[in-house]
Amino acid sequence: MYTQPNLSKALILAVIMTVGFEVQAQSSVVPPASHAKKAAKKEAPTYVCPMHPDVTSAKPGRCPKCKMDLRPAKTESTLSPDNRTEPTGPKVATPPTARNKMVIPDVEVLDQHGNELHFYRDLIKDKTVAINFIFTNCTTICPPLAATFARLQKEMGEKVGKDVHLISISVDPVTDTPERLKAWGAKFKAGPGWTFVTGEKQEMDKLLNALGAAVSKREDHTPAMIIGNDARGVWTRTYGLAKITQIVGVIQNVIAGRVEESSAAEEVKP
Ligand SMILES: [Cu+2]
Repeated sequence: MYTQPNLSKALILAVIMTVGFEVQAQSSVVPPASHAKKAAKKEAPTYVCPMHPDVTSAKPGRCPKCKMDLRPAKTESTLSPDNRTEPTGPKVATPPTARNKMVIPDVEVLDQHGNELHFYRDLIKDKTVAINFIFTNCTTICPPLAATFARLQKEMGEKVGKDVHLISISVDPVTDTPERLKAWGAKFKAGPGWTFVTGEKQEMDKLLNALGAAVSKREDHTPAMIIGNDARGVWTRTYGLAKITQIVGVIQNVIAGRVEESSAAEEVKP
């Protein structure tokens, strides 16, 4: 019978389209409940890599590309006891070409020196930034993420803090005090132009939600790097552990106000 392969093809297509739809939805804030309900009705649970939306599986497991644990593609909201942490998983997969204006909340945060800052006003407005997500107790991807920023800092030299600002946001703000972040950053020789951000959990949740990086468990955080140019309204995501030359390329494009489809797409699909 011809229906069998066609059916599975159609299913895969449906999954891809739904993931794509989710991504679109990010910029236009869809009520989470109805959103999740609609998706759950449409297909059986599928596991998807938070970093590589093209990697899907019917069973839990690990992404062969980045070793992240696959997450249920559609059921995060039902798994999460707290609705505020809902937008996780596939949300990370905002297309690199997205030019949607990111709406970044101006929440009150602390930097690693204990300075009180407003996230948008003081760290994002009119700047080009590269953002990653870390927590100091992490023993898996955070050290290499920080090492990547350290290499960026070295590679881009005095441009860091001028043309581009590095921002590491804690996904474990309760543990990560400014002092802890400072000490952790020192291990990676974090210099000027590299800001570590923590704050009140509630404020940080707002921030992580807005950046599509909220997770119910800190261990689930993503190795994504968000690169954006607020003045030009250009935002993109790339793999936070990609080759330095690639990341520098993306940053230079974003500084120039462009996101090249081809180069940026390679980051997400190695
Ligand atoms: Cu980590």
